[in-house]
Amino acid sequence: MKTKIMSAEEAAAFIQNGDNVGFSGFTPAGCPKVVPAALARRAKAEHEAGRPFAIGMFTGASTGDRLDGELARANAIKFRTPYQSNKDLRKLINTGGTQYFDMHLSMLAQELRYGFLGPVDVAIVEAADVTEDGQIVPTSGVGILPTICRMAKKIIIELNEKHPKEIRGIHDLVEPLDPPHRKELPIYTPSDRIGKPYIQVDPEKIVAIVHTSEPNDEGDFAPLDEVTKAIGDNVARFLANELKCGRIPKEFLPIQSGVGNVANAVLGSLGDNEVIPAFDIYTEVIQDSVIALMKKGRVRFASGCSLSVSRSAIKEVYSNLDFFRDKLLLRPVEYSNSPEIVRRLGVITINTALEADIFGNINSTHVNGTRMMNGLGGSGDFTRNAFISIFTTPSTAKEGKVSAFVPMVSHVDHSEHSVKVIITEYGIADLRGLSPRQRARCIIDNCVHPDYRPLLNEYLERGIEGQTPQDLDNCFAFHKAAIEKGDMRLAEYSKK
Ligand code: 0RQ
Repeated sequence: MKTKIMSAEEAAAFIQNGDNVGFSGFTPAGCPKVVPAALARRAKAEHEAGRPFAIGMFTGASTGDRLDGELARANAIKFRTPYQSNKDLRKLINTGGTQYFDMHLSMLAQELRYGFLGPVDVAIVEAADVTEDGQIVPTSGVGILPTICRMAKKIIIELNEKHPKEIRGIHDLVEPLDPPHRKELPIYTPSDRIGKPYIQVDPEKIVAIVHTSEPNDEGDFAPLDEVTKAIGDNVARFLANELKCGRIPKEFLPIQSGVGNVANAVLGSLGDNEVIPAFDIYTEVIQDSVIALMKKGRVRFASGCSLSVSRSAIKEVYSNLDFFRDKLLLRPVEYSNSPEIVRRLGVITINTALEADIFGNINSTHVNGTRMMNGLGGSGDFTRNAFISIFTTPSTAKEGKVSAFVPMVSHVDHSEHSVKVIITEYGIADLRGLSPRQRARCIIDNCVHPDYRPLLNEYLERGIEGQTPQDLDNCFAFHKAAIEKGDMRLAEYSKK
């Protein structure tokens, strides 16, 4: 392997214009950093010389700024899938500079194997260790790593010393057989291990090893504000009551929680709740709050696809590997987000809505139905298969000018059939067993900001007949008001 050590620039030269490139990692955790940045510099130089240079990109989920950000700013992304959350990439997507398709995260690896998305020419992989016989130990995020390593013609390794070799053993790496030979994915509790602690590749395919010691592009969490804290407390209150009523088994069920401040706050509140016993996590992204709850004995075990934690938290995990090793496990996304496993384990899922309609449909991705925000990520994998699916959102955005609740969502990611509970800082709308009219009443009374309740009541009372009283002339009145007047509170309905 020593003969393959080279600079990021030299490694980036293995990638050709038009190649499809697969990247390790999930969120900034586990993503390569220095080779993508070198690739972006190369793309800029090619463009300046009047030559085209752009790649197709497969990732686990969002990545760090040195990957998505640098390549987007270099205008070097021909197509990109799945989830992203980088502001420069978002701009490129919404101005047509790249073709983005938003996929359920659990499905990307298998669709690559099925041949639906073309070849994987090169895999760029962040590793904590690589051996002479081709064993790769990933770092703090896995994503689609086993599949891209097997499919890629060439593998470039970023060997990152920020991640100690001793993390070998924290991963559970495996790929399923494909139909018609697929068998069950035999995970019966979150801590079950079914794979290897490394990925075995043909060492001949490794064309470059680049040494680095760059930390993840991870920001720290914002301090909890009142709204975020209230949402977290409402989720904990709801689940504690379910437990008391016997609808959640007394030993509790594994929790999945999305990314961001609300998700972090929700877990914090669950950990503080006295009724809820110590619990397990079966999720995609393990955040800071999980590490804090493990130390307090409130989280027993966490299975995820990435350790997407702040720099201080990752330092803590790596300095106390003896404590954390038997409490943490990182899997490929097609296992962490597997519909089969989520349904078997009875995972309680908590994801975020950008907007919801009063009938319980959720838009997690498109602002005003057109502009892509991030993508649906794993929210669909979990929601559709949950024991109880919960969506959280602040009741308003943009200083109250945007209501999170509208008559009809401008884009549907999760339909009324999969969405069971919606929670805001105002309260809990438990939609189980309710008809669309009952759901609307429940959402308006419990979740909507008081400024918007009269407008949504007026909408509901417009005398439209049928199972779902949508008024097709006025269902987008809120969005029209946002676009034309900058404030949904100024929405007007046409006369009947
Ligand atoms: O923008 O900061 O510029 O004001 O959206 O909103 O409230 O800070 O919350 O960071 O959690 O993002 C749904 C986008 C929420 C995210 C979404 C504006 C708002 C703000 C961010 P500003 P917040 P978050 C995990 C599983 C995908 C689904 C999911 C997401 C910015 O959580 O991408 O959970 N989820 N997947 O002002 C216009 C609205 C708005 C709005 C909020 N209705 N219209 N702007 N904003 N609502 C992902 C993985 O699988 C990895």
